[in-house]
Amino acid sequence: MIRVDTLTYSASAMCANLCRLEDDFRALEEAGCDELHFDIMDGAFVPNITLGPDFIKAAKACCGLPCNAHLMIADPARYIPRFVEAGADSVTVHIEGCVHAHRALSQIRQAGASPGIAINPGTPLTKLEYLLDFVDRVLVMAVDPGFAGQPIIPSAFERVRILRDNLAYRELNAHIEVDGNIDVQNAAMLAHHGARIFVLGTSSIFKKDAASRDGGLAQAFTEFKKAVDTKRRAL
Ligand code: S6P
Ligand code: MG
Repeated sequence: MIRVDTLTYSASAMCANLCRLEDDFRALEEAGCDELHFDIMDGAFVPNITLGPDFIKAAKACCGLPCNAHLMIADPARYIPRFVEAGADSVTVHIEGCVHAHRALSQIRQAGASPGIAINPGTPLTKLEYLLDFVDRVLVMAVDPGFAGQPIIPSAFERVRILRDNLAYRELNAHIEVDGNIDVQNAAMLAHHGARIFVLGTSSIFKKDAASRDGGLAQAFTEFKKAVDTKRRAL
């Protein structure tokens, strides 16, 4: 059998049922999900407004999953302390939103959280060059950020591959994460190109009605994970 190395799955809280977050977080934890992904939007950096630090605080109080804050806000450095105090284990800032990205990443590390840098589909990867030594993860956006349920922008595949080769050449250990339209096929292909962390939203475990079927979210997660492994072995 072909061996496929382990992937990490981060479930998007924004796509969960906001009326029963506690149940959903616990079900995801029991099913073996690796992390919760909190989309933080300010209506300025992106056209939408979503969650804030109190959601992370609540998640930390009701489950043991690590929480990642994906800050889609202008000048995110202003809010790093708030998110780390709320319990975020990792904080990801956008290169496009940072006035001084290196300083923001150092701030995250010094505050005791794991730093990540995110990049939009339209931003050249070369902008990340000077930051790759300082991050634990690089979040490649496969869609323009702001909304769930968008189709993948196909350049994501090549961007992941280029980034993987660059990290390998520089002998860096940062993981590549991808966010946006992570369905079975895209997850398997992106893993093939070098991605290791995937944000799960409406294309996978939060597909319409998936969570309310028998077994609910836990079953949706287990089935998705299995289907991605099967697809990867077939590539
Ligand atoms: C989008 C945001 C994402 C979404 C999630 C949606 O701006 O950063 O994290 O919540 O990825 O997933 P899907 O499968 O609906 O594209
Ligand atoms: Mg996100």
